[in-house]
Amino acid sequence: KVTDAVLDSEQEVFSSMNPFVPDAASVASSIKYHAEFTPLFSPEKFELPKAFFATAQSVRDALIMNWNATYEYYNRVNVKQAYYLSMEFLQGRALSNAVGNLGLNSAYGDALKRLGFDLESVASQEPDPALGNGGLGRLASCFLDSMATLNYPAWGYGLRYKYGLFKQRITKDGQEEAAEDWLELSNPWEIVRNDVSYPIKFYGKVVFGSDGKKRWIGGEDIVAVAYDVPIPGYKTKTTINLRLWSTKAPSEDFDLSSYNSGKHTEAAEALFNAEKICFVLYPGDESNEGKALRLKQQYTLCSASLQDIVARFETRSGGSVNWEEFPEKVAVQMNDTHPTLCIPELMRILMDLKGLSWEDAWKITQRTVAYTNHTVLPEALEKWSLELMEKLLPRHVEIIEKIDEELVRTIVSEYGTADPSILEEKLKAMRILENVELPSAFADVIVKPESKPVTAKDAQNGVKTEQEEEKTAGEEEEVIPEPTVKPPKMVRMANLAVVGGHAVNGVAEIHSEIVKEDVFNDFVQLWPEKFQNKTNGVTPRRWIRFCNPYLSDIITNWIGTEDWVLNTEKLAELRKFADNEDLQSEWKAAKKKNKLKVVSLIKERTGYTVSPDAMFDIQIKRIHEYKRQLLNILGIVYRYKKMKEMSASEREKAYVPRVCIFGGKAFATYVQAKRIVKFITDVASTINHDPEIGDLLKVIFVPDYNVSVAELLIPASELSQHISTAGMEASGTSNMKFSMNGCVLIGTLDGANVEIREEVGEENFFLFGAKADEIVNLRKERAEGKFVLDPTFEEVKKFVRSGVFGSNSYDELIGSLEGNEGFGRADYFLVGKDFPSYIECQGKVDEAYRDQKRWTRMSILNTAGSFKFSSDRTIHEYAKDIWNIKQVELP
Ligand code: 4GP
Repeated sequence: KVTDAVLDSEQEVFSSMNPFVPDAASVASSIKYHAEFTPLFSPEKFELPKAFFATAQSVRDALIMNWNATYEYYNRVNVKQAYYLSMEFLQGRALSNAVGNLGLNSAYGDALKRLGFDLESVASQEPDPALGNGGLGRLASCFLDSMATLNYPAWGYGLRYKYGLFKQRITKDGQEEAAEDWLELSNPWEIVRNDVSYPIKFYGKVVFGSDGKKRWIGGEDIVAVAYDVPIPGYKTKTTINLRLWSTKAPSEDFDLSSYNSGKHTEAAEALFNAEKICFVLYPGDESNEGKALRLKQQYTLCSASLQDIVARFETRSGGSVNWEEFPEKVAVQMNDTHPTLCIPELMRILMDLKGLSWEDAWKITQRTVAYTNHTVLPEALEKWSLELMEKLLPRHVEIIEKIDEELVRTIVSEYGTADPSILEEKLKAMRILENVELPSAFADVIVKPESKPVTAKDAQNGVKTEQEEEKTAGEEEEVIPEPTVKPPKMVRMANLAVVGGHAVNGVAEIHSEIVKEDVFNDFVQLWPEKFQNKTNGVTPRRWIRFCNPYLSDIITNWIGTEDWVLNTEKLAELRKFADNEDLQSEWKAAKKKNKLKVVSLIKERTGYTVSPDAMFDIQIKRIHEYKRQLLNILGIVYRYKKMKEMSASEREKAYVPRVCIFGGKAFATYVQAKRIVKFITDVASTINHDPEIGDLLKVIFVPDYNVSVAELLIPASELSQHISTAGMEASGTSNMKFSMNGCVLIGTLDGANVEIREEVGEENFFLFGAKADEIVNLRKERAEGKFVLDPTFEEVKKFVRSGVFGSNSYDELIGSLEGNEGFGRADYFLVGKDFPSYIECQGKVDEAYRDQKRWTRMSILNTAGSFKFSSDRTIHEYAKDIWNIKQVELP
């Protein structure tokens, strides 16, 4: 058990870290100071929103002091620093996290009490900034927490979007999106650095300067301005930086004379054009304007961040800049392909602005940059139209062409003597430029069959020369040749990332294998040493310690120290108490308290009343066909149908009461995902109003899923679903969070599920479904109509079509599972194939849950076995294997 001495020594560590706000009295006066002198509200009232801003500003003072000390120290010792570039950072609320990391919970709690508030209500005032879409963005934020906590010199770079992803409303028509104005009341955590800004250019042309060097001139110029968000580590003074760029026009671009002559809109056009770059994350890209905007966003992130990194390198080098040392001081991690323009941009800066040769610049770039792949979905391996890129970034296209040419040289020298069809295949798969003629130096490496000279023997066999063909075609006037559509010329960003970086990693073991064996196999054959695995992780601070204080206290008590928050391996010590009755009853009580919070959340957000005694069964993640929310809801529908066929007593015997909870956003233009949302809510409204069913089954769709909602749902969850088609979920990270919080998983052998199951033990994981290596064949067989679907699947589809859930026949949804004309590929995600094994597995879940001792043991063993999935472990691996950076403790 934790003694007072342990707690006192914890308090000492925190106080020594942070002398600025040591006790409740001074915290209270700092909050009052900010309420008065950094106001955003009128002076006469002091209510919750104002209390939140004043509290946040007071915490920020402490963060700024630590931030400054960290920055100053890194400058002084000129450390090697890593930079994590990401289009997404899904930070979640910051107040509780910062107060928790700084160890100021009781100081702030007491101070707010003196002022008539409580910390929890004050913290719940904070808007939840959704500067991310899903797993990739939340991972980036977990990484920042670990970098700071472990004292790694590392920063994040991203964009400061004016609006978050979107606010999701659920209406009778399904999902509706509204702008999420998270900055409406300003952001108390950011510090604008008006003196840290960089010019960013688009369009224009490339010319030779008088020194013979390339110059990119003309076009449209905007400015990127830095906004810093301090990121505190846990129990350390180290406070790193998330630098977000905002865009604006240079001040001279406001056309005052147009404005004065009444042309107000035209006068401000340049301003709007610059600012709109940072309006939203992932603007719709169906239109050409949308595509150009996305490319501008990506380039802004890369260019501003690299200019900043290069400037810092120069400053830290003092008077003597040695560019060869750049990779010894800088590591750049590209979070997915979105920041791939880093490669040509760093080349451009080094060659055109710093005067380096191509060879030197290339060596430096490759040694600096590395790439993480987060998905094997082909649509996510970004390609840009060459035509668009040539217009928007003409100098970068020249550089990319040259990188492509060098790559062609490598491929030809490797495979030039092999069978020509192999060479052709390699070039087709590996080149950065797609559907683009080979560079002139290699124009004849592939002998095209149509240009083969016609031999005498061919002539005898009636083969015509090209000229003869043309002539004959001309004679047969009635044959109108089909207009040939040339395939568009594209730039393949993933290929560029692989070629230009020194490391490529997947995010779970199985995913990294698929990356090697499938997605980038040709590159693996050339450069096997580049490819690595870095299994994802999540921060145990946000995802247990702060979101689940009840469970955290129990863990601390039983392990005898709070060290597990930093050294998660200690969680394994819980294993020996898994059957202990006292622990089991404390464990269950904590779960119940968390469930009660969710009962209130559900009531508040949906109006439904659910029983805290039912099993809480949760699937929260982006709505996507491959994640198979459809499998889950069809399983529920099947359960409902069976219940309806039974008498009340049979029903109660056969089924454990469940509350099935869904949450997640469907991308605004993803029609099928929105149909799934609508279907779930229709099913919910039928089942939840069926008096025969009562508490035995409830279906809830929690609207506007975000980090704060996850922080409430995960601690309350007993079963959670990670049921993607095997091979399609790169890793998943919520699976790790659930497992840490003592939730049992039902899932396929996909992503990090595989490793979680290994760690927590097979008997504590509900496994079902086809395996990744069976999927290709199964899809083929399915498409050819070769396998007969299980009758249960036919039964459930028929039930849906019968109109139980309203007049909608769900043709598009159910049709997609059948491959009916017009509804796309036949059940590409193999819902039908996995349905019977899913149903069977859910039966086993009910059986296990009935035995509460067994279930609680499984729950404890999940927490105990989850220690590998701390992002601290992941960050240590990146630091050692990819970035080559060292931990640096501040003096
Ligand atoms: C996600 C993957 O879908 C998820 O499996 C993984 O856990 C996460 O990245 C972090 O690595 N990918 C994305 C994306 O969010 O946009 O590609």
